[in-house]
Amino acid sequence: MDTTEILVVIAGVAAIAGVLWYFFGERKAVAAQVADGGVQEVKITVKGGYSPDVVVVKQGRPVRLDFYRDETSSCSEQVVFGDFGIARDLPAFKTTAVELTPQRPGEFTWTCGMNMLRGKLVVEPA
Ligand SMILES: [Cu+2]
Repeated sequence: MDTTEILVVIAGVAAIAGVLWYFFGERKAVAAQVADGGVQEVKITVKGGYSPDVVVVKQGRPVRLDFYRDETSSCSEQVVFGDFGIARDLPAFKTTAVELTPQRPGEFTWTCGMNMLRGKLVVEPA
């Protein structure tokens, strides 16, 4: 192998590692903070994905997810909670609240409008 081939192999391995990390890397779950009035609140930054992308809440209590969209990429301009029948436009560089009350425990995925970016709402039994 000459130098170019070695570099191509290294780049390939790095790309594969990056993809594996992206899909299987450890995600950090964040538990909602309970604000005044009992609303479970989490701030989520939208920038090439959702951060945090796993949010843990309790069943049967109102939830407010404050999405701050820190980019103009068209991919993230909408957020969709299919299980809750909710779709919201996220204006760039603004915070948009998504409010819902999960009535049953389980894991509920939210996505961007194109179903590319993903996050997960984990609802624990009350
Ligand atoms: Cu998208």
